[in-house]
Amino acid sequence: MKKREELESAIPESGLSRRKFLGATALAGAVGATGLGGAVMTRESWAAAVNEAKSKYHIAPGELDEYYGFWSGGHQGEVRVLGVPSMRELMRIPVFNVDSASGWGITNESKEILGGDRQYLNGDCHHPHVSMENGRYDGKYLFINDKANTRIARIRLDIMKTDKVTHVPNVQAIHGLRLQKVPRTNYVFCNAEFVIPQPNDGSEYSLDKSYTMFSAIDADTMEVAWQVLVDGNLDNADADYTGKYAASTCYNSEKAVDLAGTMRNDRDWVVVFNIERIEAAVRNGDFRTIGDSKVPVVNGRKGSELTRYIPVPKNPHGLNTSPDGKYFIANGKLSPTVSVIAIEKLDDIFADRIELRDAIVAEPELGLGPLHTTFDGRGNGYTTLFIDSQVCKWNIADAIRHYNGEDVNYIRQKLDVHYQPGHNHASLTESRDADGKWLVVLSKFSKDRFLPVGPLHPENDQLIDISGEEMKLVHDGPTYAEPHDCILVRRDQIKTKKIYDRDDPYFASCRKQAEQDGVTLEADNTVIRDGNKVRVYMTSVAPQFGVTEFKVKEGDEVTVYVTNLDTIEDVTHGFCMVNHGVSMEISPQQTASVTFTAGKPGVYWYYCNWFCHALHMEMGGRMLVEKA
Ligand code: RUQ
Ligand code: CUA
Ligand code: CA
Repeated sequence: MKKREELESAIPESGLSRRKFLGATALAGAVGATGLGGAVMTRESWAAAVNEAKSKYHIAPGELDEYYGFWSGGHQGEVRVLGVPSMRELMRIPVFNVDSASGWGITNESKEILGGDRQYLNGDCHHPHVSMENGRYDGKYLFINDKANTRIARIRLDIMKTDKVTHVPNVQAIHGLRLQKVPRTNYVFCNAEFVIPQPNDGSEYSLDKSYTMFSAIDADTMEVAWQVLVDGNLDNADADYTGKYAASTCYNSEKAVDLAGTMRNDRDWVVVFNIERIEAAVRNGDFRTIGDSKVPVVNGRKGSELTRYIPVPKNPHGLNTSPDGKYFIANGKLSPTVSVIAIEKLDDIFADRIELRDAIVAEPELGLGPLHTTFDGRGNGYTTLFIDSQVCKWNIADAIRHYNGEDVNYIRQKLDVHYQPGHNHASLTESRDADGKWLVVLSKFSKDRFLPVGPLHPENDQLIDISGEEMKLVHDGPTYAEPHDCILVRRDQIKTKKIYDRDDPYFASCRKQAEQDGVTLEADNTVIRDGNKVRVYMTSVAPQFGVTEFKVKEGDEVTVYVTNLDTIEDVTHGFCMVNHGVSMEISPQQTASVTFTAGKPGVYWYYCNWFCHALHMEMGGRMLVEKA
């Protein structure tokens, strides 16, 4: 990460100060702010252009957005759901964080899902991706990585709750994550960024003998299917539209720890994985296991038949597949270029019929600090330029012509963004349905764009209209740390439940325990004592709990099960036990449970903490704790 001053000085000074020019209005893009200077407009035409842009993204009260946007919450650990183009936050889905409102990390259901990693209270999620069927979003699941504690999580999109968390063994820091697109999402591919000794048990410390792996997780079971040991490190990944190949960038082929060391080589590489060959190696038993893990690890180091290492300019970052299925695009970061890899040439590369670099069909120069590329489905790429603080729109076919010696200009437009963009994402861009309507740019710095809120600034998610020839900036949205990436899905591609089904697996273990106790969750209000364990079963109907008083002994392990019998959409109850650190959500027809240790003798009130009724304040009860 560069120092702030370096970043600021990296912003080119134009005659017209950028701040003044853009400070005029957040809608400067509406009148053609290309970063090359605005067109001269009359007051009337300016106003008309502003209104036209506004009408496109303004979603009036009662109207619905066209797209769901899923934003990673970075080191805040959650996933956020936004409506696009309004850019309004609709929901937060806790994943690797603890959430006081929903009780994620507090309830038994969430702890069961978090499994052995429940002791971690933090996460660092970067890459949200939606499951696919034949290259189109099927709207079933969203997957996301946790770099901080080497996990991946799955979110059920019908209820928008995390339902599985897997700790990936043998590696550290899952960063790049992408899904198999074709024939369907059977695998979640994920890259561990840092090299570690194999096994990492204190018997070895040298970097030379450290390696990382590319992992495939079975998307249905969330078990790790196999891992591929590689040379260098792994950054970002993507998969193709045939199901045959996946590719990852490596910026640390040097396996260095110091900054200078990671930049020593002129070229690093894109490593391409041959999925069929890897599966065959696993089937044939051509693998080993490491330490306690049972996961088959195949050797994909240089020289292996399972991989190919295509050299690209040093320290590449993003890796993006074009929606026509033709190209993997590796973004240069330290190089002003992106490398366009023709996927149709990969068969030849694996058959050793052509040289590795022959798979590269263009290497257009776009500007300083290219990080990620996204697509409009009309043959154009949109690449973020971190150092230039711009998005560059360029034409892929023209870039290929230029690479072949033709005198064509492949750059269509450069648009200023504010400031230092990381990911960008166009609507439906990771699927065959890329529709080229909206582009979201996740700018890492907001500087002067919003009211100051102290030394820690929000980031700036910017919305750009890309439906026409020209990109137009139409919206600035401040966000808390730190959306790394987002994905836009058409609203008809996601079907959510309005209320829970009573047989939802999300609370199957509550039902199991109730059955063992001879309790009917939907009807009984009762207390079961089992040694020093106490199970309190209660229903809730706005605005009352089925149990308003129960007795336990100091030090008892108390589990409270609440079944919300309300059937009306939106009537969610809460359960909060005062002075016990206990709080949870119970949505209509849901059962939720929480376990805690009864405190010192005395009276403790519990209350409903989700506003459910005019008499919501009255919805409560008392736990009477007696001396043990
Ligand atoms: S990486 S800013 Cu975590 Cu997606 Cu590129
Ligand atoms: Cu029930 Cu508030
Ligand atoms: Ca390097």
